[in-house]
Amino acid sequence: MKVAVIMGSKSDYPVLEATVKTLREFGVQPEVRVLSAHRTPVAAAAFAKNAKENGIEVVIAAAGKAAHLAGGIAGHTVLPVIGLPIKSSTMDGMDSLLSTVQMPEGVPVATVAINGGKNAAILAVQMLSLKYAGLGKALEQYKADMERSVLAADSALQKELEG
Ligand code: RP5
Repeated sequence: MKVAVIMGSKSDYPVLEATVKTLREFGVQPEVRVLSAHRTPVAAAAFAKNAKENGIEVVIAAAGKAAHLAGGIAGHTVLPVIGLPIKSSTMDGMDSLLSTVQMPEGVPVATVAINGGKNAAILAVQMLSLKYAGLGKALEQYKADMERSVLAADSALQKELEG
């Protein structure tokens, strides 16, 4: 199981830390790279063209500002590409969101929230779970734990408000 985690700049990495951590928690090995659609277009295209052959199953591509990385990669591969818009400009990430999500027909990028590093990983794991049954079980457990923790927070709040 191999997921590529690509970012347009090393300055995006603080958001990607959650992505890498979450993938590892699910036992998925991330291949982490800095590759820019604008500053290293040839290397980014080569990576995308060879990704499937190199055993990558899903690509997570994060970029900010005029965020063309995910779309550019999607143009070079049939692998599913998850776009992660980074908040790195004066426009609060709206620029990144729109330039990642507004893909032309025929070349989709599954775009998560601005700075949604964790959700990018979970979505990748959900895609992989179609092939790897163990991941499906781990996702069920993850959801059950999340539900339990929210219900516990609800009970605690009720007690606090009563007391
Ligand atoms: C984008 O420009 C990168 O993805 C990053 O979010 C932003 C700023 O990059 P740096 O100038 O910090 O390298 O391409």
